[in-house]
Order: sequence, then structure tokens, then C-alpha cells
Amino acid sequence: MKRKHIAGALVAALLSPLSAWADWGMNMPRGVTELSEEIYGLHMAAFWVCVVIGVVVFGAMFYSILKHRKSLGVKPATFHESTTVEIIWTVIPVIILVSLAIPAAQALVKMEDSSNSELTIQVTGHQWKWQYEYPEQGIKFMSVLGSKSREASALGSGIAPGSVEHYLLEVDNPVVVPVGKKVRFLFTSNDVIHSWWVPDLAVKKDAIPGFINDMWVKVEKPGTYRGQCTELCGKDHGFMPINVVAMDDAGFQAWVDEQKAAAAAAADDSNRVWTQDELMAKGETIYKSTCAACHQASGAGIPGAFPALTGSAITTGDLKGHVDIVLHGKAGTAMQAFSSQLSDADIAAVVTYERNALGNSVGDMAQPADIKAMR
Ligand SMILES: [Cu+2]
Repeated sequence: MKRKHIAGALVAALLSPLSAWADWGMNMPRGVTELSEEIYGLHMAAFWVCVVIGVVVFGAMFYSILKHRKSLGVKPATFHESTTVEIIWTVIPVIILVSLAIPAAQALVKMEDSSNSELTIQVTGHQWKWQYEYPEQGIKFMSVLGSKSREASALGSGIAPGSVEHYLLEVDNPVVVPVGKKVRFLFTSNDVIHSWWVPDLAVKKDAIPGFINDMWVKVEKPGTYRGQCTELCGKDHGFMPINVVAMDDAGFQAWVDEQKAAAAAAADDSNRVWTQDELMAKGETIYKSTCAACHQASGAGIPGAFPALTGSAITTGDLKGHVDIVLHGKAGTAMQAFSSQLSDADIAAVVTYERNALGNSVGDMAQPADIKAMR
């Protein structure tokens, strides 16, 4: 019985790549941008050249082996060092390589040319989320792993990953682009090297601290396109997906207006006095999306790696010290500075939440004005 079990598991393991292929297709994705089409075309051209060479070379080989085999009494020819043959088998590959290199070089030059773009989006990698900024529109936001994936991925959650749609490929705030417009992406990082990869857009660019890489897309088809970070960037490298939503012009404009209204509301939020209940409710949301990856949803942390917040000297001690570490981080540790990532209201809320939830009950609270004063 046990042996049968093992055999079954082995067969399943051997077959699983096949079912994965069925889902993904054998070929590279065709993509939905002007460049991805061109890259796909180049790939297919090279593929067919390889197929023809393979058929001709193996055909000639097998034909010679079968038709001129010793058992038929064929005597080997004695010629060698034929200059004509040598010239032919040098010239033909050169022609093939040059004819492939010319369009490939043209495509590379085109990929690097992000001039005359109609929209610029700056992408900043953070451990472990992406930040998107539209400088011309004055929009800036964080994009983190979707809540369903986050809940399912938590240690001992009991939720089967297979039951979550787009598991680890879903975010809370997608980056939105207009269809049919040349959009320039600028990539950089706030901490370590990340890499922004969306196969359907034919973009895979490193986001490196202190450098700016650029790339452009012209999406031809509305839809949601999914990708991932592809540079091993730490504990949650596999938990910082990318969602790009391509919309028509009207949809994009509506989204821009919505984002501006949300930013204005967030600015108002940072200029008023909050009640404890409001702070706790907002704080819980921020904690789950921003802090729980390291300190865990329960506040227990991960012993030896990330400190517990439950009963810690910081979350139960002086309020100012607590705000300071959230705002400015702690040098030499994984604790980041959140001053550029979270608003005054966000930080007031999450600090209040950490002091009065997760098993703590200090009883005090922080107001956005306190945070502003400490920036
Ligand atoms: Cu990363």
C-alpha cells in the first residue's frame, strides 16, 4: 500500500510539469504591446530558421548514414579540403546570422528609445512592495500583496493556496496605464535590487538603488496583466507581485481623477483630530498590509528574525520613541523608515493600533499632528 502511494506521488510529480505546460503554453507569451509583438516575431523567425537548419542537417545526416552504409557495399569517397564546400558552409551561416542580427539590433534600439512618451510612471522597489508615482499627475501610491493571498500565505493559516484566485499574483492597488499611448517607466529601488517583470508587456528591468533604468510600453489591448519581482530581494521576494491595468483614455482619466480625490481626502485626514476608534480601525488595515509581513498578524514576530510587538519595550513604552522608530526606522536592522511611505494619519493610526491591540493595552493614542511635528 505504502509503495503504491509513493509510486502514485512519483507519477503525479513527473506529470505535474506537463499540466503546468498545458496552463502556460509551450511557447513564450505573445504579449499585448507593440514591443512584445516585435520580440515575439523575432523569436519565431529565429525558431523557424533553427527548424529548417535542423531538418536539413539531420535529413542529410540520416540520408547519408542509411543510403551509404557499409553493408550496402558503398565505398567511402576520398576527397577532403574542398575549398568550395568550405566557402559555402562559412558564407551561408554568416548570411543567416547577419539577417537575424539586423532586425534584433533594430528591436533593441527601439526598446531603449523611450523618447516622446506621453506618460511617465516611476516605479520604486521596496522590501516587499512596489511604489508607483505619476509625477505629471501628482499621483503616488503603494502597491502591496492582495489581502486574500496574504491571509492564505500566513504561517498556519489553514487556507489552501489553490483556493485563492490569482494566489500571489494579486495586489491591492494596481498600476494603471492608458491603452495605445507610449508610457515610459522609470525603475529604481529604495533598499536592495528588485526587478519588475510583466511577461505580457515584455518588460523585465532591474530596480537598483541609486540608479534609474527606463523602459517603455504601448499596450494595445485593455486588461489586467500580472507579473512578479524577479530579483531575489529577501524574505518576501515571492510576495510582491505586479498588476498592470490597461484602460481606454476615458477610463484612465476617471482613474486619475479618483486618485487625486483620494489624495486630497488623505491630506484632509492628516489635518484633523481623530477618535481612538477611527485610529484603531485604520491602524488595523495599515498594520496588516505594511507591518504584518515581518511582525506577523498576531504581533508575535518571528523569534530570531523579527521582534514581537506584543509587550515590547517600544510598543508599550514612550509614545515618542515608538513614533520615531516607525518614521525613521532603525539603522542596522530590517526596520525601514516609513516616513516617505505612510501619511501622518497612517502613522498615527498604526502606532495607536500597535499600542492598543496585538495584546497591548497602553491606552494612549497618537494624532496626525504629533506625527507631523516629529517628521
Ligand atoms: Cu523584490
